[in-house]
Amino acid sequence: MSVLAAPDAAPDAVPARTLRLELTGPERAAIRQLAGELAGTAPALLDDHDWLAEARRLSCRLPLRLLEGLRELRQDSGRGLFVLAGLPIDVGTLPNTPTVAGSVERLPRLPAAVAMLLGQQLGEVVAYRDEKQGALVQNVVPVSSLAHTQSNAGSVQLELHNENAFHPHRPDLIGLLCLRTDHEGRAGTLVASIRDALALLTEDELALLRAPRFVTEAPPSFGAGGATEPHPLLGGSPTDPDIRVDFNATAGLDDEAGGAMAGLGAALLASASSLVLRPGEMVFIDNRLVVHGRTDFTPRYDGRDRWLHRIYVHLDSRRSAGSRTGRGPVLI
Ligand SMILES: O=C(O)CCC(=O)C(=O)O
Ligand SMILES: [Fe+2]
Repeated sequence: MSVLAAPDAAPDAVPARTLRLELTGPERAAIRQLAGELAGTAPALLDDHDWLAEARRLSCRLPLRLLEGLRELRQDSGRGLFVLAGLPIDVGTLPNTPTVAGSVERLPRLPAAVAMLLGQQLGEVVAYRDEKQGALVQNVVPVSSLAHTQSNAGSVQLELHNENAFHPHRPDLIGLLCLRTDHEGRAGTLVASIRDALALLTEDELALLRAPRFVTEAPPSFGAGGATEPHPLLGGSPTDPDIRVDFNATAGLDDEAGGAMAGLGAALLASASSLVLRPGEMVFIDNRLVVHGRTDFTPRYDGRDRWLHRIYVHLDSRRSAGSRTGRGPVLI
């Protein structure tokens, strides 16, 4: 089902109560130094267990204001967004934007090492075996053959969704670090919090949304298909619920449920904002409270297109122990 409509929010309108941190020059230098130390750690492979342990250890030396912000994000009273600006990515040394499907980072170049330092301090960076080869740092780039798809390689508007909404162990948080904007500087990451949308829903809609009357399909990025058991779209606290929906992959089991889902989509779009990330900016999104999507844009496939690194974070990795291979960070 579709809830697409151009949100009214102006690009770059950072939603109210969003945690935001602009790093200073000395803070940026300190992060670059840590990332350099990490990049030099053998075997210098992002998915290696010893390297990940070093990322976790070095992340404890991130600048204090950054540690405070990450700690604040883990506390659950906010809006579920943390926007950071001024991270070191050395724009001048970046290679071309990848143009192929499924592209991932395996080597700890500066931006990937920075994303891993932040993610490993926030919680445990995880990936899914069936998505992007289980790589911990994934590239979000436009791919010509996928331009019209509802995937992060597309360039049509991407509908609001919880990340991997179908998965029992979906990420608690997702991080998106911008290396390059799109040519026109208008592609925005759409974000909408259930905390804002809740007041726009009627009691009847809320009752339907709390009932297990919806199913969600696995997205195309996961090789295998299959739908979930019936689940509610709102769970947990009645006054401060978690949300679980993908407007491209979730369906109501009957007309009544479908109508409530349409109401939820309208309420979320009415409270959505568009974050146009600039190089060196990163947003962390709480995947329990905030759905995200992306505006449309026009790629050129010329090596200078929009490029984000994406990571997934779990705050309690014990919960997914039964779905992980060995004690590693990759879930089945
Ligand atoms: O491109 C974006 O800003 C977000 C895309 C997305 O939904 C994702 O990578 O999970
Ligand atoms: Fe997403």
